[in-house]
Amino acid sequence: MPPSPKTRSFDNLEHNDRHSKYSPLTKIVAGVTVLATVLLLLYLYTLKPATPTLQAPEWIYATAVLRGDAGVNGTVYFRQSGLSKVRITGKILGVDKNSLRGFHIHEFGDLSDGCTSTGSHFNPTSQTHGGPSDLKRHVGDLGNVKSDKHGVVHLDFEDNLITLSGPWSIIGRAVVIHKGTDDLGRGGNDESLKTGNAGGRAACGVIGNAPSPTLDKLMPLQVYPEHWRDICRAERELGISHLL
Ligand SMILES: [Cu+2]
Ligand SMILES: [Zn+2]
Repeated sequence: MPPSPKTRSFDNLEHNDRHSKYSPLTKIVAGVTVLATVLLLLYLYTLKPATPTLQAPEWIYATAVLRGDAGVNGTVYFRQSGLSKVRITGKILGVDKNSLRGFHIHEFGDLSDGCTSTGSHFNPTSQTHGGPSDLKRHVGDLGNVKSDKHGVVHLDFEDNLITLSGPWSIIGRAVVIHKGTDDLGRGGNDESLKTGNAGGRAACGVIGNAPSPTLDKLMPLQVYPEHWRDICRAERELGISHLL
């Protein structure tokens, strides 16, 4: 009797299975493995770090308008890109002619009692007073600035310690120009290691956030580094040079 079609197909199936190289379990395991691999590769692809893009560091600007009761006044500009040195530019008028005058960041931007209420030199590291190139210095110790024969101070220098961001930011504090010369901690007395014996406060101003300045403010005088050399020479003559 010829086999029914049903039986025949069943036989075929059995026949195929019997001759298949892999068991159904192996096939399932292989399928799952392939699927898992594909999913893993997709996952790893999403984890691939984005191509790093170079971003220019942001500029921060600050300005202080200096006023005092000694006829001294001026404007000081600060700017900093990322963690670079802060560049200080500006102009102060009415200063004693041809003189070195102490120039500092004081801790408080408080002018409620004139320049007196700006407190001491900004000193977050609890150091003694020094010159701007000294390892031991107040963060606010910017040394001396020099006036010309007209009593004008042209500022253009950099400082490697003050900053316009972070917990030590000088923004909100004050700039003070003194009536005397800062001895940069080399005066040989206690006061020298606190204030540099820079005398009274001729003018001061609160350092505030500022917008990106116009070009004339950015490149005011181009006196750097001649101005800096002038200061160094004058300080050497006074025996208070802080540079080697
Ligand atoms: Cu001071
Ligand atoms: Zn100081």
